[in-house]
Amino acid sequence: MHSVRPRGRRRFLPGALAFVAAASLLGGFAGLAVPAQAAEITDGLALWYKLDATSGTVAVDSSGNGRNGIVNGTAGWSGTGEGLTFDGSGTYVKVPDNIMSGMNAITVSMDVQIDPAQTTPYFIYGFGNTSNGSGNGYLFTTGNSFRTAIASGGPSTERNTQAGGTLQRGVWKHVTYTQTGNTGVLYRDGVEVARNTSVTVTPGSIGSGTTTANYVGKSVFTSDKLFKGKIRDFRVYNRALAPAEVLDISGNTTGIAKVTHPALKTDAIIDDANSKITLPLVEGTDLTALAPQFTLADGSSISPASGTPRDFTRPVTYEVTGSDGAERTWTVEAFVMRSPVLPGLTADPDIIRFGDTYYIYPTSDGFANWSGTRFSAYSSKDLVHWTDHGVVLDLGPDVSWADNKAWAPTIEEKNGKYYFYFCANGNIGVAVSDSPTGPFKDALGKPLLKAGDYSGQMIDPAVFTDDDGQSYLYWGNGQAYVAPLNADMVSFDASKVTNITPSGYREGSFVIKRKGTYYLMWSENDTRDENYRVAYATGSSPTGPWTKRGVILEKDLSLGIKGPGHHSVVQVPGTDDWYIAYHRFAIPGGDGTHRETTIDKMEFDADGLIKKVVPTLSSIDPVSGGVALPTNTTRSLQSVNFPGRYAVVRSDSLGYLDPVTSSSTTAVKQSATFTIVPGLADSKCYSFRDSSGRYLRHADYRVRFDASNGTQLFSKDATFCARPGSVAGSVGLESYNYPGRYLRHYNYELRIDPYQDNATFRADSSFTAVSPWA
Ligand code: FUB
Repeated sequence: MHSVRPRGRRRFLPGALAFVAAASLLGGFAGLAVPAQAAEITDGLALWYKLDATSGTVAVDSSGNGRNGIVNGTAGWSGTGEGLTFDGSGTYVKVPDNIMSGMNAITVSMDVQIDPAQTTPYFIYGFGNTSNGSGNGYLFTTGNSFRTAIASGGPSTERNTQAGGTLQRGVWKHVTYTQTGNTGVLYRDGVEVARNTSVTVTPGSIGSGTTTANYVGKSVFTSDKLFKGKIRDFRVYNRALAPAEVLDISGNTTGIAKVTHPALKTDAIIDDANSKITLPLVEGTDLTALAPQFTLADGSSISPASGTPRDFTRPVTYEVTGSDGAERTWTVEAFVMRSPVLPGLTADPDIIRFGDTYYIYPTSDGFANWSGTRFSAYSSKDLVHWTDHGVVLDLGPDVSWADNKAWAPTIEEKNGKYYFYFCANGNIGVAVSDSPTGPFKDALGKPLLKAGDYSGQMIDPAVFTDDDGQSYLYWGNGQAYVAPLNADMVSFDASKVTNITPSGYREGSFVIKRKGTYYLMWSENDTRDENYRVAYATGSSPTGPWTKRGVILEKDLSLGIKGPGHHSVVQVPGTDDWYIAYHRFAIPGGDGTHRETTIDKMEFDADGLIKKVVPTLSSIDPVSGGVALPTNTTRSLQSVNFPGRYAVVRSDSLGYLDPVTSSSTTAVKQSATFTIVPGLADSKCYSFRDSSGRYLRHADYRVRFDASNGTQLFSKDATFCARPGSVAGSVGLESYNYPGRYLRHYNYELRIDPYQDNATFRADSSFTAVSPWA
C-alpha cells in the first residue's frame, strides 16, 4: 500500500470554490487555481520542489531526501502560490547529480504555466548526463509537441510518449509522466493523453545511473531555448504512480482517471475538456446492461455508482462529486470497435478485390527502423472479417538481392497471374504467383527499380490498370513517378517514366478512376508524425496533369487517431461504394513503427470531389453487394456457378431483374455486372441457379482471354450448351469486371424461353464498348 496522508490540503482553497462551480458549469477541468498545500502521496518520493519560497536561490526539497536544487539566473519567486517564474533567458534549477540512479520506474510531475512567448525547442525539465547534447541518454518533457522522451543516446534513440499538439499556454496545466516496465504514460490534468508500450530505456540505465545535467526549466541541449513561464509542485518518484494517484496530485477532483469493463477492446477515451467518455467495446457486447467501473481521485464519488448496470444503447450521464464539493456531469457512450481490421501491427495496406474476395497486403510492422522481412496476405468477403493466409513472400529465403525492410507491397492480376510489387532495402522488386495468396517467386532475380535509379527513394509501388487494360506503376518517396508497365508486368520503358510529384507529396501513391476522372492520392508528412495524412489530386489521364484538391484523411485526437495514411482504395463492383484502407498509430501507444490497419468509407460529392474521410474506431459494417450475394433470397438470377465455385456472379446493385416467370411472354432487358474469375479460359458452360440452388435456366456463351495482351474477348457460341425452346430477344448493357474492377462494357443479346424454364444467353457479334457507368 502507498501511504496517503489525510487530505488536509485541497488545491481549491475557499476563495477558489467559485472557480470550481464555474468549471462545473463549463464542463471540463479548467486548470489549477492555486497550488497544492501539502503532500499526500509520499511513497517513492525522490524529490519534491514546491517552489513556494519568497526569496533566495535554493529550490528546497521537501521529500526528505535532501536533494535541494540551485536556482540559476533570476529567481522569480512569487510567494503567492504562483511558483517560480523562469524568465526564458537565464532562470533554471540545477537538480543534484544522479537523480535517476537505480530507478527502473519513475514519475515526474509538476504544475506548469507556459508563457505564450515561449520559443522552441525547449524542455520543461531535462535529466541527462552532459551539459550539451545527448551524451548517453536523457529524459525530458516538452509542450511542443506535447511529449515525454527517454533516450539511451541521441534523438534517434528517443522513445516518445507523445500526445502531440501544443500544451496550452498562459494557464496552469498539470503534467505527469510515469514509466514502468516498457510502458510510458503521459497525463495532462490527471488524465492520460498518451501511452507508449515500447519504452525500452529505463531511467536508471541512462549513464548507468550517472547523470550530471539535471535541470528544471532547461534542456540538455544548449542550443535549445530556456523555459519561460512558471513551475510549481515539481515531483520525482522512483515508481510509476497509479492513474488514481496521478488524478489525485493533479487536483482534478471531478476527473475520471480510468474506466474498466471486461468488454473494452482498448482503453476508454476520456475527453476531460468536454466531460465525455467513449467506451470502445469488442464485437458481440450487449450494450443494454453494461456496468463500467470508474477510477476517481481520492475522496471523490460517482452517481450512479461504479458497477451499476445501465443501458448504453444511448449515451448516459454520471455525476462526479469531488472531495472539495466540486461537481461535474459526465456523458458516457459506448460503441462496438471493429478496428483494427487486421490482427497485430501492420501498415501500408494495399486493398484489392479479386473475384468475390477482398485482399489486403500490408507491411508487417512493429520493428525498429521498419526492419520487417516478411509479407503476409489477408482475405475477406465482407471487408470486416479477415482471414490470415500467412507469409506469402519472405525476403530471407525468397529474394536473393535484399533481406530487410520489407515495405509497402501492392498487387495486380494479369492473364491469371498475380504480380506482387514490394520494397526491399529501398529497392522495388516484383514477384509472381498463380494465386493471390502466393507463394510468390521473385520474377527477376534483381530489383525492378534500384535505389538511386531516380531521385528520392525507390519505395511504395502501386499499380493502376485503366479500362483499356494498360497497367501503370506508381512509386516514390519525396518524388512521385509513374510508368506504363509492359505487357509482361515485370518491366517498363524507362523513357516513359514521368515525374508527377504534387506539392506536399511524401510517399504512398495510389490511383483510382471514377466516371472518367483519375484520382492520384498520396501521403504527406513523416509516417512517424501524428500529422501524417492523405491528400489527392484529380487528372484526365493516368499520368496527369494533376490538380491538387486537398487533404482527405488526417488525425482525430479526440478519438486517439494519429498518423493516418499510406492508404489504398477499393470499390464494391457495380456500385459507387468505395472504401479506404489505411494505417494509423496503433491504439493505444503506437507510433510510426507500431501501426495498425483499418478501413473507413470514402465518398464523393456531386462534383466528383472526394469528401473528407471520417476516421473512426468503429470501422465499417460488413459489406455485401457487388458480386458476392449468394444468399440473397429476393433475386433469383443471383449467380452463375462454375463447377465448385462462383465463377461469374451478378450484382443486383445496377437494378437486377426479377426472375422471368413461366407466365411471362416478354423478353427482359438486363443490366448487370459480372465479375469473371481470372484464369478461366476459353469456353465454359454457365448455369444460373436460384438462391436455393435450383437450376433455373442455362446460359450459352463463351468467354475468351487473349493471352498475348490480357484483354478479354466475348463471343457467341451457337452450339455450346444449347438448349431448345422458343426465343424472345432483347438487347441490354453489361459491364465486365476483370478481376474485381471495371474493364469494358458490351451490348449483349439475351434470349429467354419463358415457357421452358431455360434460356439461351448469347453475345451479339456487334457488341460495342461504351463509357463506364454511363
Ligand atoms: O512502412 C514503411 C514505410 O513507412 C513505407 O514505405 C512508407 O510509406 C511509410 O508508411
